[in-house]
Amino acid sequence: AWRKYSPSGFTTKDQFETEIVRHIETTLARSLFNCDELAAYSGTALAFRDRLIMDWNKTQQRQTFADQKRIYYLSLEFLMGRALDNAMLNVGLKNVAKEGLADLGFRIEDVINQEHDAALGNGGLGRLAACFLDSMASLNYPAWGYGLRYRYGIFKQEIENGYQVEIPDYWLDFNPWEFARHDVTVDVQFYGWVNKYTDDEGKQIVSWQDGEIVTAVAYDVPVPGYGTPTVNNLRLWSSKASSGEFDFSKFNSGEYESAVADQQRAETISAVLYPNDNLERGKELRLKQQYFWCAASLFDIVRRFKKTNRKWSEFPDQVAIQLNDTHPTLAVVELQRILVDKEGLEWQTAWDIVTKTFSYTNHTVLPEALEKWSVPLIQNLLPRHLQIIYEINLSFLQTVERRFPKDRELLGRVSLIEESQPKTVRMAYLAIVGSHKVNGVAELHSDLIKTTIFKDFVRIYGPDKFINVTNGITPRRWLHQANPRLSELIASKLGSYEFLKDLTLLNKLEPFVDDKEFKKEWAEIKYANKVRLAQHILKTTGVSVNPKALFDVQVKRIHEYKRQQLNVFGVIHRYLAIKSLSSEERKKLAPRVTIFGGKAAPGYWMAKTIIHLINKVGEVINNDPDVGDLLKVIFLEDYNVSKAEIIIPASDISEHISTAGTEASGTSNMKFVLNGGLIIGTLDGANIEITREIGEQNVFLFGNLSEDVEDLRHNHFYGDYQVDPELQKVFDLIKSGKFGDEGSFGALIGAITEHGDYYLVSDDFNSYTKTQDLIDETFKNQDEWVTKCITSVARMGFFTSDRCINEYADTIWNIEPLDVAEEK
Ligand code: DL6
Repeated sequence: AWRKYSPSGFTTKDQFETEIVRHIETTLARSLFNCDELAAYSGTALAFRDRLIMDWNKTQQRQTFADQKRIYYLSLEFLMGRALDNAMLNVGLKNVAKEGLADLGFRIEDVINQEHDAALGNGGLGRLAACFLDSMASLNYPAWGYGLRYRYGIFKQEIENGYQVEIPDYWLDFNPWEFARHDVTVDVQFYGWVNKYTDDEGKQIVSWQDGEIVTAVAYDVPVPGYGTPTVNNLRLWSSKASSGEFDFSKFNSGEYESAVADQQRAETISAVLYPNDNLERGKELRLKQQYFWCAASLFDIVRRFKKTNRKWSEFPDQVAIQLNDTHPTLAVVELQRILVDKEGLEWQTAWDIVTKTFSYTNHTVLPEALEKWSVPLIQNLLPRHLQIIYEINLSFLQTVERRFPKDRELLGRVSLIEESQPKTVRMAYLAIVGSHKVNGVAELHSDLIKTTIFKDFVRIYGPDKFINVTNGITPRRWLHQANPRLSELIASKLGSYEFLKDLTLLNKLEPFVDDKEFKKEWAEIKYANKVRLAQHILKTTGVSVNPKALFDVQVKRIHEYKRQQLNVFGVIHRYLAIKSLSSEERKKLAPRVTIFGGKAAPGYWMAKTIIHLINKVGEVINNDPDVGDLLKVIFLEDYNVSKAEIIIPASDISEHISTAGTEASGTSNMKFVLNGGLIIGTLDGANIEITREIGEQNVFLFGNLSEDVEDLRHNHFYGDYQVDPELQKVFDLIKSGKFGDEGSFGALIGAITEHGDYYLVSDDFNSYTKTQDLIDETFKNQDEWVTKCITSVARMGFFTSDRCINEYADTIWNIEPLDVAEEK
């Protein structure tokens, strides 16, 4: 009924126009006569936001009344991208907005492009969290996300003379998608000391005293589900000084700088996202961020639970908390502290509640990414938490000792404290001990964690605690939004858009693989997407590429384990091959555009060198008239979610070529295949399951297997190691100075020729280039190529994040969706 009275419950074009005009003229105080695209975006966003707010309030009320168990997803990263397009599609009113905006003289695409990406994440881990929010809302789960409201998200990347330059990303100048909740605040304590004493009644009291207080202020972001009234909440915390103001007495006595210093120090906590992907640096500010966010979120969750007046023993029946990687592990310790120190529960009673509440997802086996915090650092910042960690460790090790009395070494290996200099807390171990389930993110990865980094824990807890939930992606953003024409074509064949809610319905596409008209339309859509990308490339790099060429894409964070260096060495190899061919032979070649995109962590020098090499190689090849359209090399600046939405639908082949056993899952592999692109990949992460689902004949696999990696590495040092001769020719060309100052690339080559080739670039080079040749041959037969693409899309149903969230809900969280039937 509220829709009848609410001006924002618009459903028609005219109502939408009334809303947008109202917002432009009143909320934004702009005249319609000088309304530019930014004002049109702002008005549209506000109109849609109003719609979401009503459903959001209803959802929160519904969840409170239903009083069911909720899932709280704790993630230090949420890589949301843009919100407007997503909101329009999820509420099913994009066409209404399109027509309304056209009446006002705007193209909807231009309006959408005004929005700044919400880039509060580094890569796969943060984007996975965003896909999960979309699925949890679309499936009507009572779910909350908790994160940090960074003032600066991941940096903006510019390329200058081939080098990456980082520019701060201030994204909050106009953000209609958040609501400051100045009434929802939590005081978070740091530093200080612990006072233990016995009170008059003989009770042991532990009190964490003094120190510094920083206030967390809640900012709420609505998360709309697709085709449902559910709008869930993402709560992001912002830090400010506890008084909220600077010290006037200091100011008056002339101490201007120190008067504002406290305020600035407090605000620094949520100022900036750490830009490292798969790498931990152990900085105090990062630890402060983690605790600040965990403490505020836990306080909020406990406050909500306490309103229900239930017994503490029922906490795990009402609350599930998922730790997205180890970043939120302090939440385990914080809940134990609240229950024991504040609520007066017995240690073991509290610990049972804690372990039933938490579960932990591991996202990497790379040793450099596994968090370890220095004991002295924790001691100083969180003295009470360190005591609790030691107590948890003591009781855990006692249990282990009882079960494995003769195995002294085991105790040292699994201790939460590493006896290093200084001592460190092994956060992954703490997360395991504090959780009832631990999951990896693809089958191979989940097997690997059980047999390598967490092997001892499988012995201790038994295998049932360790499970696999293969990652997924939301088809709403990654098909319907990014590739609307393909989505429409699929819907026309399947009879509805139901596949966006049940992706397995895609399998009904398979019979159309012989339908000539359908294949033609399919190919036309891919071509149109490539034309769009070619325009973007021309506009941003000045290089003109032929949309008929094979578009070969590798977009992801730049990392040695992801092996962009293998790709660029392959490009040089191709260049050498082209140069050696006669003009007749060249006519038989399939022209290719190799496209790279991705950010390097600012302190990761080797990754920056790879970016530099790609750009230098591009400069030479793109300007070599002898090569012409046969090969172009593009580095797209500032890869982010909204660029991914243009790039992914335009790819013919994409590269997922990590050293086997290093990429936990990968999710862009799923996005590319779902958009009708094929992949070249190693038997790593989710590539393996993608291959199983879509068929080996539809994937270009190459390279060594994960079980052989260790022996190969060993052999590099102790065997007869020779660099692949074709790769050596590539190195010779680089060293000749062809791509500029050869000295710049010495370390990149040296890592392979002299320092053990840890990522097996040389071992996999031959197999890689041969597979690239096979791709060229296959692409020449367009009919066969399109058949592979359609068949693959038809078999991608498994990789929706809806399946993934249902698995988490059933096997880990034990939560049910909310019934919204009468609301529809
Ligand atoms: O699970 C999401 C994503 C995987 O798809 C990638 O394979 C994996 O590299 C990434 N892991 C991280 C770990 N970083 N930390 N901490 O980003 O997770």
